[in-house]
Amino acid sequence: MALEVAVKAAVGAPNVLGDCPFSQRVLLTLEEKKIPYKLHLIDLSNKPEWFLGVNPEGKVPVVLFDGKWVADSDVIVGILEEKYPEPSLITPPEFASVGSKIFGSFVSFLKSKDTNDGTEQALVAELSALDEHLKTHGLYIAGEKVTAVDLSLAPKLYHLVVALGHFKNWNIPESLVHVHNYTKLLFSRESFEKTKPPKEEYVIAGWAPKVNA
Ligand SMILES: N[C@@H](CCC(=O)N[C@@H](CS)C(=O)NCC(=O)O)C(=O)O
Repeated sequence: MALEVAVKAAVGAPNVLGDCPFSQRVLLTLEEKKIPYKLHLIDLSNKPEWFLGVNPEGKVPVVLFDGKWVADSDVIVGILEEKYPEPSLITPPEFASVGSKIFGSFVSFLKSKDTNDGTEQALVAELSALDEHLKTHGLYIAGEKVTAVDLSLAPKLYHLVVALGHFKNWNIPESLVHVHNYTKLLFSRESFEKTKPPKEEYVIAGWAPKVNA
């Protein structure tokens, strides 16, 4: 039986898959494990009653496990690994936090209006650390095979590339060759193609209110 999964709908297009990186992480895990699922697209600007009823916090993603809707991508991915152990996507603990500060650094830089506040340098430092890691451990963070940490990072890197390209005309420095190869590898996986927002403009529309705040 297909698992029921509620994820973000696109901003301005409630019938289209949206741009939530936490939702995409869950969908990537389902795709990589070949678990059948049924999607519910949630318009976050007009949340349906049933969704708020099962999940009063109102956040996506949520997944129905054994009759109970479960929130939070960390928790959901953990349950999926337990219930569907093959193929294993377990990241060895020593690699689990690689790249974990990139998303926060990206958001700070994206929202920054002061070019000298160090947010760009902080992001470059985090990306450089990832580059160093990949240089010695690649292709993926834990080696030859994709694992959970890559599936968490992939949508965040996609947001980084699209949003910083659009709002700041900024690209990941060319010198970070391993990061470039890594993003190409991730973004071209079949699972990623299938679960990413169908147009970049949905990612841009998702960030616009935060950038212009
Ligand atoms: N820690 C949560 C974060 C989920 C989250 O922040 N989701 C956002 C969308 S990407 C959300 O639902 N926000 C509620 C809203 O915008 O009303 C997870 O990993 O699942």
